Amino acid sequence: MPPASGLLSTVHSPQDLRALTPGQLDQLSAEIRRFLIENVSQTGGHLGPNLGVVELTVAMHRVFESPRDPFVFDTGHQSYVHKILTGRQQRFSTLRQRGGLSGYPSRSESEHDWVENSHASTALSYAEGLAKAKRLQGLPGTVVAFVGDGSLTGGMAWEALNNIAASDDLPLVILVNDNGRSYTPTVGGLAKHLAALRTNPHYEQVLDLVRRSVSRAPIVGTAAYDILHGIKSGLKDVLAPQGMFSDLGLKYVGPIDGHDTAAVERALQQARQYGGPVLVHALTHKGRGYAAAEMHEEDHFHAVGKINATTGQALVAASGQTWTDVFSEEIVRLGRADEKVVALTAAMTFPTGLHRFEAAFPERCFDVGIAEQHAVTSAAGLAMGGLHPVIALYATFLNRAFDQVLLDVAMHRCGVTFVLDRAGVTGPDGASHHGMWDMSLLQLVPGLHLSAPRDATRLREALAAALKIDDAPSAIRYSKDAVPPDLDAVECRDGVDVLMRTDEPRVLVVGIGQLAGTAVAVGERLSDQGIGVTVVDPVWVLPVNPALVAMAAEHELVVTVEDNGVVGGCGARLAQELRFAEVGTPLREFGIAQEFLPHGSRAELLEELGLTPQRIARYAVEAVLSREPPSTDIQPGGSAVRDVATTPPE
Ligand SMILES: Cc1ncc(C[n+]2csc(CCOP(=O)(O)OP(=O)(O)O)c2C)c(N)n1
Repeated sequence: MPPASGLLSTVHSPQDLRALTPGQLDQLSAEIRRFLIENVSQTGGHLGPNLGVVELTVAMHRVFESPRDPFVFDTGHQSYVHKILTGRQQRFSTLRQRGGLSGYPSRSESEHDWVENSHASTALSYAEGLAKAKRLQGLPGTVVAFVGDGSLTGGMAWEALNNIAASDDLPLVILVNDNGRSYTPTVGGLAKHLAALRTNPHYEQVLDLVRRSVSRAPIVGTAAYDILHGIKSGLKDVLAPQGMFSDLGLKYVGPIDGHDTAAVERALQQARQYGGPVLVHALTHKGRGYAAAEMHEEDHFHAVGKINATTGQALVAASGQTWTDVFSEEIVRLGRADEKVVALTAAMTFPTGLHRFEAAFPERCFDVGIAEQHAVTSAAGLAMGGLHPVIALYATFLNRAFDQVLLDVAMHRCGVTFVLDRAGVTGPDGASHHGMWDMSLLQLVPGLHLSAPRDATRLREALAAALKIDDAPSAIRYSKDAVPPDLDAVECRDGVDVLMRTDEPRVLVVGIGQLAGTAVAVGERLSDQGIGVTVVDPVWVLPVNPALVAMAAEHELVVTVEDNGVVGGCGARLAQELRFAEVGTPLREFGIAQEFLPHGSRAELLEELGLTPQRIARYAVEAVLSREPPSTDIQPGGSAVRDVATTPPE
């Protein structure tokens, strides 16, 4: 992979930035962009966002002293430049691969990384806490929260702003990276304010005036701020957004050109010296300096797989139909058949496949911003109002809205359908992106119907069935992997699909969703060893089908296989139902170990977790032959297998 060259190769830590002249800083920014394009085109990653934050990150590292001044990146997908400037250039070609650099900040990688949760809208809360901790203990330094305009649409960000505005002595600078976009253009009232500013004909004059005035301002505490504030107040009608922030009680500096390093530095210096919380508003362009990204309408290369660095074309052809594609087409068909069907997305129209529904029924598709909690309770309202909402989310982001699912939707018996994409092991995006909690959380929700379809036909059937459930929530979850070929049942027993059956069955293998194929492979191995087996797919995992419990009673051992955390998952739930029914058949659940899974390819991680036919079959053979639970070595961990992650990030 291409190493750094020129000036960039001389930057090993933020200190090395300090002596650079303005001309050298421009050169450095150009080199960083080239480095990003050359490397990320080979690993995949969040290319567009990082191309947009080069100058902002360089300026932050020149004005502040990380890690004494903690930097908290919201979501963290835009921290590549920060990584490059904090001693991780050499390892950058390992980005997002097992054992390599994380695609997000990582506390184990560097003392410069404080927060590694990649769920959006948390930075201001972390930063407020860090700043309070400094203030209480009399520690030096300023906390810098770096947040995009998209992440500012999340409720947590507003809860934090509300608190920050009330603490006028917090050593906290909020740097807003306003590129006008989440994946697609940012939505909502805030976005409208920001957009009004961008398109204001006076904007250039205003920028210039601010720039000139700031550079004349004395660099001393409140005096500097007062001058900025004076400018701001004088221009109140043209600078609409500051009205919003200052009405909240927050000091506001901006807008500044986020690609002008000197202007950003000046604004950050002023903010730092003010001594209390200040919001610095910088305007940037996602994909800056890379024509292919700048021209990419859909998301400005928010996230790419491997691409040709020159043309920006994807190198790896999409392998087979995705679950997202199947959903995307089917929901349009269902929407056409029933005009009560409406859809919601939390800033992820394309990634969840809702773009087709949006194109077909623009007035029935709602992008609510990165606001999963709002999406769910708003859906409850839509259901109460007589519609059938479908909320398309990544499985991991449902975590945010658990209370809303439980009480706002389920307790009110609202017919809301949750479609959870990227469920299970997702791969290179790491710990907070694995969709390993949804089926455990949903077990707790009274009355909820849950399906993990095993193939495209079953997904279509599940969707049609879910849309008919108008008195309870329903959820359908599927994987990031390609959709496996249709796997037809040999028999359906009271709603449980039997996928394979031999004579004198001793082991019942229950395969959930994407892992139904693994379950069949386990069955074949057992059969090859002369052990009778039944392999089933419950089709609907909730409510637990009594037919499944009855079948368990007819076998010597039950093995469940799921792409979800083992604690509280489908296997654990079935074991509990067996106990309640006084069925004594032992049950062994196979799933994701309840740990924070690292990043790597999905295949690598499944192998490490022991979620392979070979490992599961070995367990079952030993178990039935010995009638004693054997010792197993199927826990995750162990040595990493190197492979290049090709999947685009989320
Ligand atoms: C809770 C949550 N929902 C959805 C996402 C998926 N997601 C990742 S980045 C992103 C857009 C972020 O936009 P912004 O903060 O403006 O950053 P930009 O990429 O524009 O720099 C979204 C929706 C997420 N990380 N967390």
